[in-house]
Amino acid sequence: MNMKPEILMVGPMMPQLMAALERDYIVHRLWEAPERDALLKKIGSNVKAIATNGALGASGSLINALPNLEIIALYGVGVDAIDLSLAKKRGIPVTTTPDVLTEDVADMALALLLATARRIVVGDQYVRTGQWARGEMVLTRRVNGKRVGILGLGRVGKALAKRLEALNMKISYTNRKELDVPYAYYRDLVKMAGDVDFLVVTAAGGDATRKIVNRPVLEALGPNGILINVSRGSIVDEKALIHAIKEGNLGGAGLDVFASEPNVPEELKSMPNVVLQPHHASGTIETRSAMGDLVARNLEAHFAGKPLLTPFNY
Ligand code: 8YV
Repeated sequence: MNMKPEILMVGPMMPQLMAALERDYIVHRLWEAPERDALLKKIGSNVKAIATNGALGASGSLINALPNLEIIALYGVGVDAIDLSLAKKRGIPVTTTPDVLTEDVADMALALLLATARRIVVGDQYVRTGQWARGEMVLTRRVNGKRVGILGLGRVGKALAKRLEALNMKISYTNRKELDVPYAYYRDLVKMAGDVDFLVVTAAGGDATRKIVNRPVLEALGPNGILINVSRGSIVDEKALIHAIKEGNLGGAGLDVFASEPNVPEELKSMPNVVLQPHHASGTIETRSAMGDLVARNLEAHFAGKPLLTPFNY
């Protein structure tokens, strides 16, 4: 008898991907389980693969609950929520979905930058609620020609920089190492924040970047400065961010990611100089289809004993 391999899906994915996986595998939906531990106890030893997303990842306790786990397929690129050292120790390969989401995430960073500086959401409300009839809305801030600092010049950071070049912006960046690019390199994040109008976070999450956008960085960015984050909420000290905006020490923020998703502090929701998105930078039909396709093809390759398409090098 040819049994379908069993997969643990940690969070929801595109319906088309879930349907495709359900044709080829027995899929257990962890997020729908009323008793997570009970489900893991029942099916844990049958599970050969985890399919998960960037925010939920695969914790050490989850991996430990699956003694016969063979592969972790991530529907995303950020591996910070996966216990990589445990995966490595157990020889479990991890696959991600690189490249296919780069351009859309860069688009979202640009959209948030423009939306926050130009108060697009405030303007939209201004029209919808009829305030326009009573007078002109507040003036906003120019984006083109201004100075922008990119924190983490990886694939997304570089794709964003190309877009910002078209806006004649003066681009600088911080990165683990200096790169061969025509942008100004800063070793020190506080120094760069002090020299720019906009700071955009496109670095990877994880211990090395935890809360590196802290109070001194936000204060250096200053009362007219704007922070954009399309990477991971863990990189920004969210309390310091709220404090800085409240006190007028920071001009505003455009955020796609948060410290404890899907929970967003009420204070952020009430700020007119903040634009919020539900971790949706890669959330286009085109990109999510390509990401889903990579998840499915990596799993297929694994169970067919073929080389993985996009293994993460840990
Ligand atoms: C996705 C992400 O939104 O790539 C990542 O690491 O966080 C995002 O692209 C997520 O994985 C899908 O839920």
